[in-house]
Amino acid sequence: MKVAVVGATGMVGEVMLKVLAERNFPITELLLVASERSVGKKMTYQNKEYTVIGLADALAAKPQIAIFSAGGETSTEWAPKFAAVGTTVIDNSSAWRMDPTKKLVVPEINADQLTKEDKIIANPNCSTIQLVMCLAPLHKKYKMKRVVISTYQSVSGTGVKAVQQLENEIAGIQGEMAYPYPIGRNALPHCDVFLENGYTKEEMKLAREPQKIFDDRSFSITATAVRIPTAGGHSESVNVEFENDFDLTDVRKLLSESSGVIVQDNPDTNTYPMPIYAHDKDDVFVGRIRRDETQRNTLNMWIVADNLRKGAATNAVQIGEYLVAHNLV
Ligand code: A2P
Ligand code: 11C
Repeated sequence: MKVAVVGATGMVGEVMLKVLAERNFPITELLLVASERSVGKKMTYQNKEYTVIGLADALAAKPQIAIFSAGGETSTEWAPKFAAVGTTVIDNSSAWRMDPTKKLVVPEINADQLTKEDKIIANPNCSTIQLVMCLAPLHKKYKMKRVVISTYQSVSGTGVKAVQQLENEIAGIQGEMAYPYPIGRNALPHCDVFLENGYTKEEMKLAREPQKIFDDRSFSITATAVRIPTAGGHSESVNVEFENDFDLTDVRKLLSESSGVIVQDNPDTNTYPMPIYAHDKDDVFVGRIRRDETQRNTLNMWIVADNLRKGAATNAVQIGEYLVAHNLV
């Protein structure tokens, strides 16, 4: 496969290259693409040196697959141009996710909807991916009615500037601020921009994307997204009300048997998922599984994943793997 990684010099791009190499993605030619600022820069992939190129040169090379992680504006402008020359774009930005003509894919859940005609495929938001990975097997059996979620999101979700802000604060250095307030020793109930309805864009992604992924609008999700001073890994406190009553042992079994989900749940041994231990892992971790004693058919759980891995790079690469395995590119 001739593969382009657009945004190769960025935080997700770096993990993307790591994941492609680890999973031995069948690459015959690799194009590393970034902004004009980085053109000519040297990068290494599997011990081979590559020179970063611009979008126009990458487009002229007509790759079979282009994985975009260079922000919404770049995707909005360039993904259709790549699609027009026959490239299948896997887009990690929010640009195409809610476009009814584009599929929003988590391979374990809905990759079977993909066809050769899908030339722009959207990768969901990081906090959505880890949520739906755990909701999917439970929804199938017990049918969700309503989900209430609060997130505890790491600074890596915002990008390099935010990671730098946290590091500067820890080192006591005055520097550029990615957030309107200090993030060290703080919690900001503010991820992405505020919308007219008083929610943030991140909260609305959590409310809307799962309905599209499950192709089901019969359940509702309400979210509060919070930024906390963790370097990597998003955590989520999730309360799910089902139509039908469930059995806790069965819930644990369904989650344990789900591909890509690992149950870490034993109060006797203080076993529960934590972001530092999810770092660099492709799996989604779930624990603190318990019945909500205040309401019928309702479950509480705690979900953690590396937001740059399953939340971004790994999911995108898995979509690519599915396309290759099913001859869709
Ligand atoms: P560059 O490094 O040249 O700025 P991050 O999310 O970590 O900020 O990374 C964003 C990625 O998207 C980087 O690789 C960045 O390249 C790339 N990028 C940003 N703007 C553009 C653009 N207009 N065209 C191509 N790549 C872009
Ligand atoms: C965050 N979820 O942690 C964001 C990062 O829509 O792809 C990814 C933004 C997106 O703030």
